[in-house]
Amino acid sequence: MARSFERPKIALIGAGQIGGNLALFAAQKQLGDVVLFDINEGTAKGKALDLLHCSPVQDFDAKIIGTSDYKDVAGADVVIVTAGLPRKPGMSRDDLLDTNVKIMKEVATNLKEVAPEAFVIVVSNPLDAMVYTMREVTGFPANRVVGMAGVLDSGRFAYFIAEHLNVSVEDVSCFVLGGHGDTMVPVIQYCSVGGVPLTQLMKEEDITAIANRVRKAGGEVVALLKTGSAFYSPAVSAIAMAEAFLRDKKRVLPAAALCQGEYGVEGLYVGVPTIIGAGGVEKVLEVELSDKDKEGLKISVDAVKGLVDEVNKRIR
Ligand code: A3D
Repeated sequence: MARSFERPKIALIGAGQIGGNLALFAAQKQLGDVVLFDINEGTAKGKALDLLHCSPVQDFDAKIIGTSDYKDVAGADVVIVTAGLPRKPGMSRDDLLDTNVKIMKEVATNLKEVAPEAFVIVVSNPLDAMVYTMREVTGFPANRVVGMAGVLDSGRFAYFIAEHLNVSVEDVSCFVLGGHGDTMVPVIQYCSVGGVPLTQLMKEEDITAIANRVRKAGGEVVALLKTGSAFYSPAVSAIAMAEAFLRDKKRVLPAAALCQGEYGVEGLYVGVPTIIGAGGVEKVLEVELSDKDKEGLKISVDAVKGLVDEVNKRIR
């Protein structure tokens, strides 16, 4: 008798620039069947159909549907949320709060009903405040609600280091802590290239210049695109987190996780190193920091706290 086997169900809320690419990468990696949800039904259905037409060329077996009906999201194993406005030149991520908190509240209210067991990855900005909103409104356990920013910010950091040293990106290991804003903290102390501390390979002023560029890298892309923000790199980053969960990889990934005392932070989502596996965010790793990074993290956490105070006024 044939063994019954169901593919995992991956729901993508928001079928815009990031959402469409999430669907493509999820299908290419054969992570499961994909539901592309958007309030704009035509966008969701059109992208789903276009992606299905890729399947014979790319050899992936996945069902992909487009919808604006939450019934189709029912029972999703993973939900990745990109619904909301992106930045335009001159805007900070925080300028999106007013509009996006309303969208996040609506999305969370629906997810609570239809996908109560899902692992939810939030991508919409301002990231730390939006993932906080998702968790407050759904009441899901903290290990099942996480924000994607650290994988992307650390990827940008690793890329700039590899480019500067003219080495493979594969050999660079680094991470970024704190909120997903201009106050994020690229942690130099734990950066290494092929196991060698970065400080032995690069001058201090070059490291500082790269750290500053990392903080502003999202804005650099926005200024070039003019019509929106980065989308390929946020999509691959969220897919890495979804894959870690679905395949129980227990990857060590920086992510916006609910801190419950770690790094002296209580009840806020901020970027920290985590272990992601079948249990969702299985652990927040607390590592020793230099006094300078502790100070930087405090400034970043205070910025997140300011945004969360604004969220609380709007969701209660
Ligand atoms: P975009 O291409 O505009 O897609 C957003 C989609 O959300 C659109 O198709 C909308 O129709 C849809 N939408 C709006 N309201 C709703 C709703 N209530 N329910 C369902 N769908 C809705 O934007 P994008 O994909 O470029 O970016 C999406 C979000 O990700 C924005 O908030 C960006 O700021 C954010 N973003 C985050 C990062 C991080 O690293 C955290 C990076 C880049 C972008």
